[in-house]
Amino acid sequence: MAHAPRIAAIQDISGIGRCSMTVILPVLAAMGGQCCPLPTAYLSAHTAFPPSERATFLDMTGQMAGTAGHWAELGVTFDAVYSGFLGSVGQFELIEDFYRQFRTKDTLVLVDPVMGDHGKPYRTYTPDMCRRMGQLAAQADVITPNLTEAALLLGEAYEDLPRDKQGIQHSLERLSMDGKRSVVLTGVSLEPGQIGAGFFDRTTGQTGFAMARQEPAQFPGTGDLFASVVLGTLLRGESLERAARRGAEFVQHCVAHTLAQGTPILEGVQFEPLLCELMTP
Ligand code: PXL
Repeated sequence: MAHAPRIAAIQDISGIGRCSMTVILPVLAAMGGQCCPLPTAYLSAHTAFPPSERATFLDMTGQMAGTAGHWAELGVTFDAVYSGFLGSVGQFELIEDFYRQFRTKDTLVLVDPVMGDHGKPYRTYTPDMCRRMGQLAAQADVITPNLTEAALLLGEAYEDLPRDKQGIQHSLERLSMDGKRSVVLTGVSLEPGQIGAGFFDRTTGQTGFAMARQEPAQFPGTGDLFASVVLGTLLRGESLERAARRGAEFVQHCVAHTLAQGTPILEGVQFEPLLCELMTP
């Protein structure tokens, strides 16, 4: 019996704004994966829509253990466990329980340590949640922080994080926890007009960079788009370097396409017409 790679997607569902689950499901489906959603929260819209306190927020912690229990009874197995935006502090322990129930030596655990952007934590992320995210990320095979999240994981001030090539390589090595986990660090820019990711591949011990043209705008949800392309590429058996390149390239295409359409930034990138790019390896 052959099945498509199956991914447990532990993410929020935001009704408006193209982020987390509403990005991850279509991207991974286009790349040949089957996503099983384990929602952490339902929000009317992502937290970047002002005023953010108008967004409804339904914490779904109460559903998570029962869902995992039913999945275990059904005998379901997962090729990957992919977590991102979490709803509240109790969910960290539930995810660690999920690893104990479902993780095998072949399971790829990707933790996107979603905590903040532009130097600031998201409104719903408390310092305790950020500390617990560090502990969860310590169990991952791959992490995909942005610079804000890297600073939080390293316990450094965002402003003090190095932005030059050597400094970023050093941060990547530190984030790898002595080569224990692979790292793809997003939002890296080494020269004007270029943006992308720095990566550390634990299988080769190498660091490198995957850059694309920098477009003149930043959209919410592109971190989720990037991480899901990375995961989809890894599940096809390709290298971390290739995964980072595909992620950077796809995000750049989606941003350029959306800018050409002129739709509001807060609605996120129009990735839907470009999904066909992901269907072939
Ligand atoms: O893209 C990260 C993300 C996920 N989920 C929610 C968010 C954000 C970023 O703002 O608000 C609800």
